[in-house]
Amino acid sequence: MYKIGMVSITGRPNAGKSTLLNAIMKTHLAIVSDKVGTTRNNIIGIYNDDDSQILFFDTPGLNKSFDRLGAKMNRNIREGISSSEVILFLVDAKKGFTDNDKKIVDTFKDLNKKVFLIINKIDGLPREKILNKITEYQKYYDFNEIIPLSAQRGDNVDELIKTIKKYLTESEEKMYSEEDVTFNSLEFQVAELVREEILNLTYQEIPHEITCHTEEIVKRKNGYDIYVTVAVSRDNIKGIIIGQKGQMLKKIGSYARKKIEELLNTKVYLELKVKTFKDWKNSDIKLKDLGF
Ligand SMILES: Nc1nc2c(ncn2[C@@H]2O[C@H](COP(=O)(O)OP(=O)(O)OP(=O)(O)O)[C@@H](O)[C@H]2O)c(=O)[nH]1
Ligand SMILES: [Mg+2]
Repeated sequence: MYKIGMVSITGRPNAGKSTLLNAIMKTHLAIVSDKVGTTRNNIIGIYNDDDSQILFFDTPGLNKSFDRLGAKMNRNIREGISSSEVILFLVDAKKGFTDNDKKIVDTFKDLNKKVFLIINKIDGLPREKILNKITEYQKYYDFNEIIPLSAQRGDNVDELIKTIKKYLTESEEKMYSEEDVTFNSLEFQVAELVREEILNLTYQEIPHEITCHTEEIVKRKNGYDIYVTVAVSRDNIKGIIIGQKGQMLKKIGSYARKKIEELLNTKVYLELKVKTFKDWKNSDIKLKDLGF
């Protein structure tokens, strides 16, 4: 018999949700950055071990923004949460419990789901501080479980999986092939790896002004040719992404190519084109799809 089920990872932006998904999956599936609002779509990880199969949804950080991108992101979060049996509510151990957190916790009250409080980023934090944090949150909600961990170091992640299994139903069969790691398309994953490099190499305000889209993946005898468009909101952002004599774009391209080669386990030729949303061909359809 196998324990099977769906689990969503939610919480405020930057809490470390994607880092946790990667720690659980032991692979670089979701992009991570120190910028707020890194994840825009639900990232699905299909976790397998000898006695379980668990679908994890990494969701965009819950935000208050009501622009189109924010609304689309919040919709993705609701979808991720509604289909799962267990909700992991991730908080940053180094941050205080805010009104925003209260609002998120309030939404759990009517859901009738198992909710775990995951206190992340406990690395380097004294035990006493972690215990205080737990008391602070417990006052507000009767969590089914409270688990402190460090997603970055992978500390206590095994314990988390063990605990989740207690809440899942039994099945004689697994639902999905053990070879599948995610349902996110290869095109999406490639575009995300390019976006990750942009997030890591540029300033705070740039990330929200761009989106990446894989135009084509061509299989060759010994590798792949991949064409990705980096669409930007304004001309001056385009200048920043391209950089002096194209240096920035070259750097983004070469870092992203290495990661894509790791993902595909083969040689990759990567071509990046930077365009403003206006110039991007068929931009109407694509921007709508992306929630802009
Ligand atoms: N010290 C420490 N840093 C962490 C830990 N987990 C994540 N981080 C860092 O926190 C930052 C945000 O991590 P992400 O995984 O992108 O956070 P997220 O919750 O997915 O963020 P959004 O997608 O924007 O909602 C990154 O700089 C991570 O390296 C942890 O356990 N300890
Ligand atoms: Mg994320």
